[in-house]
Amino acid sequence: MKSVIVGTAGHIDHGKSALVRALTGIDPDRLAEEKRRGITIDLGFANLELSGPAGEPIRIGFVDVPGHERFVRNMLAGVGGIDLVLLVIAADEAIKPQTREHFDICRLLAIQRGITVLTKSDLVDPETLEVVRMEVADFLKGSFLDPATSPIVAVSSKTGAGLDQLQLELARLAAETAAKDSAAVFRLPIDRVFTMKGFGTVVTGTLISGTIHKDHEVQLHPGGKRLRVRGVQVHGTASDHAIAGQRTALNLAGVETTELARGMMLTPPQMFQPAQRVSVTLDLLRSAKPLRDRARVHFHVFTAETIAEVSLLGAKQLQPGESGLASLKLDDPLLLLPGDRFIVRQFSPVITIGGGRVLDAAAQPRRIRAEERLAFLRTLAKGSPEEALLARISRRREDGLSVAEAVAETGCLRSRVEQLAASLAASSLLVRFEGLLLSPLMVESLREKTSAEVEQFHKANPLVQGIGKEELRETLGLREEVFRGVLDSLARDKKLQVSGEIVHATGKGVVLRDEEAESKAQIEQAFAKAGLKVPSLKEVLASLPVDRVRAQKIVTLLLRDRVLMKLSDELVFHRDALDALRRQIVAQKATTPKLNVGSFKDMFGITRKYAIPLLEYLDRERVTRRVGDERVIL
Ligand SMILES: Nc1nc2c(ncn2[C@@H]2O[C@H](COP(=O)(O)OP(=O)(O)O)[C@@H](O)[C@H]2O)c(=O)[nH]1
Ligand SMILES: [Mg+2]
Repeated sequence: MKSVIVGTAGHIDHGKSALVRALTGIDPDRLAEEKRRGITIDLGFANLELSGPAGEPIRIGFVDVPGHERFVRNMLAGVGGIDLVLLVIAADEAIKPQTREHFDICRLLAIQRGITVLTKSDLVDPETLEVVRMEVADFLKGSFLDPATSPIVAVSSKTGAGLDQLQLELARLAAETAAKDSAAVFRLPIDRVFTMKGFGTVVTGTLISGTIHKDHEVQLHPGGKRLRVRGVQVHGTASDHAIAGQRTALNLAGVETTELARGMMLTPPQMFQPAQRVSVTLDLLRSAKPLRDRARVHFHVFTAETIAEVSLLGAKQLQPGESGLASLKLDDPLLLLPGDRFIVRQFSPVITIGGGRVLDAAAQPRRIRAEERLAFLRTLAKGSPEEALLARISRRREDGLSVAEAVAETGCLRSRVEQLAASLAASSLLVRFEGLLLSPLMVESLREKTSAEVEQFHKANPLVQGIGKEELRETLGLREEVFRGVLDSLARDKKLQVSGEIVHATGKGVVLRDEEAESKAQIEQAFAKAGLKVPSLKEVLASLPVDRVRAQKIVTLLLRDRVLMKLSDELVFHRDALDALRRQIVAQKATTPKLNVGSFKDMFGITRKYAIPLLEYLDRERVTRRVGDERVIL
């Protein structure tokens, strides 16, 4: 069944709670103090099933908010997740301060649709009602509640007049309201925490996106604690999952109520990090005073609130009615994602002065110039999802953006990111190296840098075949996937050649002359045949048909290619001999798990001069470990 969340808004005593009660039969004022004082202090909840125009059932979850100016912060905790608003205005009082403030808040949060309800119609005569209706219509003109497109309904919760019409309008609007995205990553802002006898810890909230399943693991932010969902209730009924748009209660295992509070957020585990610096677009109300750079404000988003210091980007002051880009430094870390709407209130006296939209909450990967940052944020503010993703990729420069990082930065599901990436790659707007996304321009410049580095190496080392892969990667300072990707692409285009661990320019590798090639084979054979009882390097070099310099060059090549391995100044072994040694040592672990220099010497018929470097080599390779005078085979 479709679920739509409807919030009330309006001045205190204008009949919001009475209206919810008249519609649902449920009293949203649940606290004893609320009943005693006859006012709403905290959020109240109720629900109702209606039939849409095509007879389809629709679940309406009501969030009733307090109207008193002292409790606007509680109002803000409730209004963050609503789809539709009932702007409640008492016919006998018309527009009052919190009518304006709540209405501003709804506009700033970009609530799309709603109904204006003139309550207490029984208290005024028809002429007065008409005057109020006109006054209200005037007030709403040009807004999302413009009377040309949104209904104004007069009702009396006392006599029941107008309630049927209100229900019809509500059902029609709810049917037209786009359902929240249940296929997205789930986020549940917590609005209540309590203990239930026989169940333990329970939290409730309006599920703003995604789906939560019973028995799944969730992560709490801030803090990062991982919890298991023991049970799910939707609008008061047990269920095995909750979907976006539903009033959701979760019974959580492994956590005390004292560790939980309104304002915290539940998400899938290991996906997101809360942030203390966020980039936003900020809209200042016309009624506000100019906002200066570095001002401190109260910051409200979903059910959370904290204090923020505003750094205006590219301006010293924001004028009333203006919008601008800003960076906020939050006193407490919050889990925020691009697109989240927030409200800011003046530090003191506390009144609503503006709001806006989160553009980016990811940690800055590095320092960037102010203009570059502004351009980046403008793209996020105005660009398409494709352009925004490309901007995020470019921001990571040569590191690229991994798909997991893109999920963490945007809150989009992995499948959505993959889909965007695939279509951008198809039009050559991005390059993908394994799980990393890079801009084609960056890849081109990395290709050039890499080629230049290899050329440079050849110039400096004319006698060496090429540069070692790892050395090249470290010189360039690249992430492994990026390096592999760049190298592969250069090799594919025949710009470079990769032979084993060595990278060299095409045609630039050391070319051996015939007698050199012969010498190379001769050296290799000499060492291969010798096994561990290798000849001295000097002897081998002396026996070759080439001069000393060239012989030395050949040995260097063999060492680079790791055909020969140097274990000490005089001792060089063939790779195969060392591999055989390792295998033999590992194989005897079951029968003789320990050895010492003596037994090692006997085993291979070698002298101490050979045994010590070989044993040290085995230690380095973690085949053995030295314990006192002995070696333990690992
Ligand atoms: N006569 C009349 N009184 C109403 C109506 N709706 C609410 N009231 C009264 O107005 C007072 C405030 O109502 P309440 O729902 O608590 O207002 P809220 O602060 O906006 O939630 C209460 O005493 C209600 O009984 C109505 O339609 N007609
Ligand atoms: Mg109330």
